Amino acid sequence: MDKKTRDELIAKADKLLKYETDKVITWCSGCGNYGIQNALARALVLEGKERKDFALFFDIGCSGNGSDKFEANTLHGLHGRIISTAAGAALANDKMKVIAFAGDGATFSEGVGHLVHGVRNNFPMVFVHHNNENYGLTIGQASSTTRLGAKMNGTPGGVSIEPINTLEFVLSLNPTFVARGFSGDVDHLTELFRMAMRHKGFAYLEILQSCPTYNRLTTEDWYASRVKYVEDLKGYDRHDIWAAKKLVQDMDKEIYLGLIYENIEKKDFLSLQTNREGVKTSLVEEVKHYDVRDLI
Ligand SMILES: Cc1ncc(C[n+]2csc(CCOP(=O)(O)OP(=O)(O)O)c2C)c(N)n1
Repeated sequence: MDKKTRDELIAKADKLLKYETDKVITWCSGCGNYGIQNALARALVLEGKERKDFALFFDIGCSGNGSDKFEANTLHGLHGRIISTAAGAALANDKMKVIAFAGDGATFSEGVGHLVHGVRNNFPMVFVHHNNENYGLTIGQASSTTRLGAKMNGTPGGVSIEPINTLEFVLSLNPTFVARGFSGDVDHLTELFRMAMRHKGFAYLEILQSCPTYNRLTTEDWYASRVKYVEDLKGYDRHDIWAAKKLVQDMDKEIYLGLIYENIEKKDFLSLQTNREGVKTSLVEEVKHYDVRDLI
């Protein structure tokens, strides 16, 4: 992309972001959430999405506080429950791209059951896992993705329980789209957002995110010196689930980013509803309109 086109893109994307409002910004300086929202805004612009074309669903947490910084249809839900809320919206209105966001606490503790069934049902939505490896908003407790030995508020002597290998977990559920990005590489993350938006089923996009205030182990530099790109792996077949499972084993030395696994054969939940087979219209077009003004 030449500089002029890139500047135009950034200017358009910036219009979606509303940092200059009276809403207090609760993100710390250097928080990975800024990079993530910039990438999201750019991806939406590049995919030609207008405000009516998408809805954003935010869980509780620092990540969730992105809901009041985006010029769009947004909903801020309950902790750990955003996948079910967003899935309902995605099934009710297939004309809208539904994107949901949650932290590692919400995704792999409070809401892990919703994640399992979101993947298993292959709901037509994008799910973004902000993995800052701690409970950020409640000031830095260890989560189920915090690494062994990390000294956190609440476990100052160091975490003694092994973290969940998140991608291995998701790959065990027979998913249709698994990708991983890094908040410090906005250009690459923008492309991952675009791919996830084009996917028809449940797109799981994990983002390695620095948390400069509470996670002093996995800093921006820690990630930057370890991340590698699947695009650079000669002969890597992203349709091979065993290759994907092998690739995600290493969580410490060579951490791969990119579209790690994709299955385009498996149908999404909505397409599988047999009662709708042969129906030419969509659910949105079949909604009956009632004039309720006289009742109010
Ligand atoms: C059911 C429930 N349990 C706990 C809380 C308290 N709580 C609010 S924010 C938060 C931490 C969120 O951490 P995470 O999901 O990792 O997101 P982050 O803040 O790191 O983005 C917790 C535990 C809550 N609001 N609801």
